[in-house]
Amino acid sequence: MQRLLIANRGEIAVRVIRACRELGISPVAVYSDADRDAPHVRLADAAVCLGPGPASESYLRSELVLEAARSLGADAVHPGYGFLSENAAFADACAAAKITFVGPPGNVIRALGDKIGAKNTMQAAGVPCVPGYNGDGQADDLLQAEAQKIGTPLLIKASAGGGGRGMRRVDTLTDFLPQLAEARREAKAAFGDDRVLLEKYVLKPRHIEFQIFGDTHGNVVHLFERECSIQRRHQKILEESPSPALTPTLRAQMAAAAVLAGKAAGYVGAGTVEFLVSGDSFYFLEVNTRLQVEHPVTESITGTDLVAWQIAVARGEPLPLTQEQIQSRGHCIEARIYAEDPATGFLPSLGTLRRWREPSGPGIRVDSGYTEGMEIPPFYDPMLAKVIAYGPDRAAALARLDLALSEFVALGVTTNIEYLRTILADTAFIAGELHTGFLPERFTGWKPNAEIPEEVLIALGALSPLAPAYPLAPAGLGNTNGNTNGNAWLASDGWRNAKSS
Ligand code: MV4
Repeated sequence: MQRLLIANRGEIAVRVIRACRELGISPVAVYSDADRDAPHVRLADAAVCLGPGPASESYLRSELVLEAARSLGADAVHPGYGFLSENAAFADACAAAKITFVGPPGNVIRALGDKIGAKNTMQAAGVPCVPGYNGDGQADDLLQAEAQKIGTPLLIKASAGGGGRGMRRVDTLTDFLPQLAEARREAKAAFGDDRVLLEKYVLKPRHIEFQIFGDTHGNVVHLFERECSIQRRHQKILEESPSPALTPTLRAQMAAAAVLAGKAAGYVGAGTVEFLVSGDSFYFLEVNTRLQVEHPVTESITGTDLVAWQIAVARGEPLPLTQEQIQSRGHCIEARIYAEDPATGFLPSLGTLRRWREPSGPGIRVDSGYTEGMEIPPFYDPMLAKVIAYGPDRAAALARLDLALSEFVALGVTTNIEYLRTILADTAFIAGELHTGFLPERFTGWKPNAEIPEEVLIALGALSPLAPAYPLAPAGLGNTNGNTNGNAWLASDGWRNAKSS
């Protein structure tokens, strides 16, 4: 592998470019009209414009991506996550063009993307699954009879869905047939496949996933779990490892099930096995056949570089470490910074990043794809950056994350930074009492402490080139600077960085 094309944008494109540099591989990029000035374009050795801003006219055009690979002389493509990363036809097209796809083979992506087939494979291998119906028969009366056997509440899931798309909950059996009709209509429209499976609804589950890795020599290992229960509408915002919920026994059982799942699927490359956890029971959900947004959490606790691992596997090398050599050390938590407004139902907040200062310090890593002055394009996921905090234990990692978030300066758009800090201060969160209903249950109707209109900020000189780079020190022991609640913008004396003495 000499030259690798990154078929993505934002922080993951930058992340892959850095791995290429370390490995002596030439990174090349693609971009849309909206991303001309993006860091991933500048950091790459060469770049090709795919087309207009909308992803359907640029990053999702697989034939244009392959043409870019050819014209730039790339012998490999890394898809990142989202876009073409779980597109089996794209993986096949790369293979047909003799370009290495950094990801699992097309047939593995296809088999795991079919949730009915995947669940059958896992059950046959002995991986624990949620009780339900995942047969090929799809007649109304058959499904209704199965629904009766399962009982309520139950979930109708689209076989071609995943990640929370194409699910419908049924609480009373009289609703079953109308809900089935709706589920099928949605699945047909979204995926062109109206097959469904039925599952008992697991109440208040935790969402815990295991990182797995396979190579072309038949090895499959796991790199421990990530607790991802803090999400809203299937969008994760905090991820950590180890999970505060797992006992060593449960962790070992789930790790073994994750490796079993990988072996049953003939897995190659980076994958994530998702589980629901309820009490001492765990159930297989699905395998995501890509590197995930939250991979830095796993990198921190295991001391690995998962993009380098992906490239090693794509080159046909064996996995860099054996299972026995992979150890989990300390605690890591990641927060996703989104350009969205938690006070208005998380509407995306568009605009220009007028001031942007990323935090740093011991145990802090920031992965971002934006720089000061950039306009946030309306076409893509509104995630701006990830702040990843590592410490010897959970309390230390949480404290470091909060400190880093308090230093983060992002002006010009509304972000979820204050919202994240309130979650970190929540007693149930601190106690590790997490489940997938945590945010809707405890944080619906959340309002920021104080809103500072941009005119006020400008009057305070916060956007002037002469303004200090950092917000005020947070309120705390010995702090006499008059700040409240760590909110630098509440200070009436403008910007100051050092406490008064
Ligand atoms: C479930 C479930 C409860 N019972 N399946 C959502 C994402 C997709 N991968 C599967 N999901 C769920 N499947 C059964 N049988 C609850 C969810 C679910 C969920 C799962 C993970 C993280 C957040 C979630 C939020 C709501 C529902």
